[in-house]
Formats: sequence, C-alpha cells, structure tokens
Amino acid sequence: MLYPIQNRVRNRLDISGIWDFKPDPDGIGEANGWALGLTNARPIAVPGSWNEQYEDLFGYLGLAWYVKRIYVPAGWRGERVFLRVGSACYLGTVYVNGVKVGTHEGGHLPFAFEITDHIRWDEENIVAISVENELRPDRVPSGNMPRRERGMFMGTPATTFDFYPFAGLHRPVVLYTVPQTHIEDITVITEVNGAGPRATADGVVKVQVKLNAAADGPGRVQLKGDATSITADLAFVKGVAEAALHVPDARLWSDKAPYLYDLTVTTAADQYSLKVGIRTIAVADGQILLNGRPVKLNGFGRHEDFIASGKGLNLPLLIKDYQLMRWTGANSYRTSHYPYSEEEMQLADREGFLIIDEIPAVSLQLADEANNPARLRLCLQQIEELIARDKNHPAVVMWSVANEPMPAGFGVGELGSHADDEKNRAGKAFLDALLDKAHALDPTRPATIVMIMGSPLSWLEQCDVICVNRYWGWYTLGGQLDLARQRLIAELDQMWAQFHKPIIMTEFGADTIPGYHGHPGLMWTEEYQADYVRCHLEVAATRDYVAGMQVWNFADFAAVPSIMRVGGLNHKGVFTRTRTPKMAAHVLREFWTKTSK
Ligand code: GCB
Repeated sequence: MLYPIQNRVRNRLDISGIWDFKPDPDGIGEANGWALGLTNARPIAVPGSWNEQYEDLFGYLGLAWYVKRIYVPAGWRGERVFLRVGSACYLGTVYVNGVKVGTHEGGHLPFAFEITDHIRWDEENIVAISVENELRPDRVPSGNMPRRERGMFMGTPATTFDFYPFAGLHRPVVLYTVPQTHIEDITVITEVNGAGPRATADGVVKVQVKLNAAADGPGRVQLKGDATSITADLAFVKGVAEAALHVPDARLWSDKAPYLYDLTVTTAADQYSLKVGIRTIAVADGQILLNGRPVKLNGFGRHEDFIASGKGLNLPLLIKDYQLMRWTGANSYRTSHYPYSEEEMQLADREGFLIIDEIPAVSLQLADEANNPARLRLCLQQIEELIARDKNHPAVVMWSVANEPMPAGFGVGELGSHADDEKNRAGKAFLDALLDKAHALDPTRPATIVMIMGSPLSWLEQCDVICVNRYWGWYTLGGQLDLARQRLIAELDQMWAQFHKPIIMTEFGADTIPGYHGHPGLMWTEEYQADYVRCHLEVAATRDYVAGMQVWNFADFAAVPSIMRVGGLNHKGVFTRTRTPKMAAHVLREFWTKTSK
C-alpha cells in the first residue's frame, strides 16, 4: 500500500474538494441510480466528517452518498489507473460511471481499486462513494452492544468507546497511475552498527522490492543524503529483489535529530521514492532503546478531532498541533484509538516524533464471545493494513494492537483484579493472536496492547512493553492525590516486579473545564489538573523502568454526549479543543523542556 506519488512515470490527481452529498437513510440509493448523480444534493467538504458540517447530520451515522464529476487526464491512457480513498468511516463503496468497483470495511485505513476499464476518456466521469458508519457489535470498533456491556459511556450514539463516532470521507480521495508492470511494495529495514553517544554510525539499509508481476529483470536502488549517494543493483527474480546498502558514518534518525535520506527504486518501467530514517528500536533490560540508547516517550494520547472538520484531515491544524506539542517538550504520542493520516506519519518522520501506532480496536468487549470471530478477522485485517501502510516510517516505534480490551464483568480495579479465569481465557487467546500477527509481520518493532485498570495479568504477558492507562486520582480516588500517588507507585513497582519490562503510562488525566480555578484546586479546576499531572511526572521521574508518560489528552475532543461529558466534550485535554493551553500544559513544558533536552 504505497502512498501515491507524482514523478516522471507515476501520476497523482487529488479529487478532494467540495462534493455533492446526500444521506440515504432508507438505503434506496443504489437501486435508484444515485451512483450516477444526486438530486437535491448539498455540498460537503472532502476530506471531513459530515457530522459537524450540518446540524441535522450530527447524530446521523447511516448510509450517505458522495458524488463528484471529474476528467481523467488524457495523457494517462495506457497506464493503470486507481482510485484511492485515504479513509472512509466505516464502510466505503466506490462506483465509477455507475459501476461498483469495490467495497472496503474499516475506518482510518486507505484502500484503492483499479478503475482503468471503467474510465471514459475525453469525457466527464462520475465518481460516487457511499459511506455508512452504523455502530454494530460485530464491527471494530463496536457499538450498540447490549446495554449492560457499555459501562459508563451510556449516551447516544451507542458507542463502546469514548469519542464521537465521526462519519465520512476523512482523508483525500486521489486518482493515481502506475505503469503496467510496476513496483507494488517496498520494505525498508535499517540497522546500525555500534551506535554510541554519537549522532552518526555505520548504517545498513536493507530494501526488498516487490513487483505486481512475477517478472525477472534488472533494477536499481539509490540512497541519497546531503553528503551521500549510494547505489546498488537489483536483480528481480519472480518479481522480487533485495539489496543491502552500507552507509558508512550514516546520520542517524532520532527524536532529537530526525535526519531523512531519499531512497529511490528504479525498474524498467517504474520509479518510486520514499524517505528513509536510519535507526533501530529495541527493548532490553527494562528500557526502550533508540539506536542502542535509552529513550523516554514523553507526550500524549491524542485524537484526530476539530470543530467542523471532525476527523477529517486538517493540514493547518496538524502543523499547529506539532508546534504545540514541541512547545511542551513532548517527543512522542500514540495514535489513540486508530491510525492517523499518512500525511501526519510523514510529518512525524520529519519532525522526529516517536509514534505508538494503533489499530481501531478500542474497547473490545471480549466477554461477548458471539461476536469475537467477526471482530478477530477485522482486527487481523487492520493489523495487516496498518503495517503495510506504515512499516517504512522511522517515526513508528511500536504497534499497539488494541486499547483497553474489556474483561468479563468489567469494573475499575487494581492490577489483576480481573482474574485469569475461564471467562477471560478466550480474551487472552484473542489478544495473543493480535500480538502474534504484528510480530510475524514486523519482527523489527515491539508490539503491545494498552491495558485498562484491573486487566487480567495474563493479558499482558506477550506484550514487549507494558502499556497501561491509569486514572488514580480521577475515576478512582478522585480528588485524593496523595492516596493516588501511593497507589500509582505501588502498582508500577508491582508491574515491574512481575514483568521486568519497560512501562509506559499511555493514559493518565483529569477532566478540566478551561477557566475553572480554585484554591484549593478541586477536581475539574485547572489547578487540579496541573497538580495531577505534576504528581504523575514526579513519580515517573523516580522510576527508571518507566519508559514514557503520555498524558490523556493533548486537547479536549468530541465525545458522545452523556452525563460524563460536559457539553459533549472529553475535557482531559491540556489544550482546549481550539488549542489554548490550560495550566497543565505549562507544567508539562516545565518538566519536559528541562528533562528531554
Ligand atoms: C480511557 C480510554 C479513553 C477515554 C479515557 C477517559 O481509558 O482509553 O478512550 O477517553 O479513558 O477520559 O475516560
């Protein structure tokens, strides 16, 4: 799943913009020819969620149609043409000139269908995409579970998770071409020999190239940096070729110096270029090692979320968020709770952010065994698609294959308070299958599952890094930071004693209404959030095995309106939804600009 690029042999045309749009609550569109045009359509922005663009669409998650009329450039004749959707939440079906060309299930990941044979050259073409985001127990993520399984998120729409289930075409829609025989996939793995405290070391860039056909023949790969140009020959046998490029005195990629090389693969008919960072990531002796040296992941859990655009790609916001994260001194975040845009992953490479890359498996209700087979199939597909999409990003340092899978009869508790009993054994098998899949597809990166308070201990066994979400001082021991600190220390030490693996607190946070103050600082005030964050960072600083602290959340975000979510927002952001800092953001800056430089 290579990102579409424009170069001398490949073409790319972004057909995002304002499209025609029409909800289809009764599912009559296909039979009535909506794929060939909509009557009484309204304009809608692509990329963007539909829910905040029109008031009446806020709660609408059913089927809807997008239509756009386009010309395919005449010069593309003879090439193979694909239509690619960056993300459709949740089920997307593509039609070209009335012909259904394919359907894809699962949001937040790209899909492409070949449309060469359906194109009308020198005439207008009608592209239609129907999207539907119904919440169902057999989907990932799930919704409309039996009420007892939904815990505290009892609002409408009936999600199992704590963010608004935005719907629509969330990322660019592009047409692209490839030559008849073309490069289908490239895998880059880098090694570093003897990296010490220096920013350079001898590097190896291993490249595997796959063609779309089992062809034999020559090719070439070139790695270019400011002072480097290394080439190697490729010899394709049955469509596959490999090379190892040795880079003496390579400039390494790191969060502090994210140096990128240009890698170009050339074959008889095709050419593809991508950015490469030479770095290694490993877990050893209770630490995460970047280029052989311990690194701490300081930063956030986040969401793709903003006013009006919802979960739609919003490039100015992306730049702004990176600037704000840098301002706090953060060097990392998790793509909670689904893969973020490809444009964002490219920015992470360039800006030196360490990413925990997560599939959309949030709040899997594993005790609901009837739906587990369908959900397992989807999770495995999502792992495959995510690793195919993001494997070449140096910024991605770990795969997260689930966030807070739920044990049977869930209730917030202490470490291991849900037993490793019969009821939770099926859950363990499910989760182990996800970790096995990630390890098999990518042996170069650690894989993990982000655990909820009280998870059965056996669920953590196969994780390379222990990632836990903890709300001592908020959902439990609310307002009692002294007790919360003790619990946190006790639990962290217990996890370390049990697993001897690095621990990342992937969530800890307190809802905070911007502008609420108090002396003393009670829950919901900016003072309380500032004290809460300080308390957690102080504890982490005394524990070497704590390999990262990621505050929940970077910014306030749209949640499902309920008694838990004032104004429909989760207010645990250290920035507001419009990106103004709360007091806690300054606390982070104090800690992280001191310790991470
Ligand atoms: C969690 C979830 C996250 C929620 C958060 C909260 O544990 O992983 O999605 O938003 O708690 O604020 O309750």
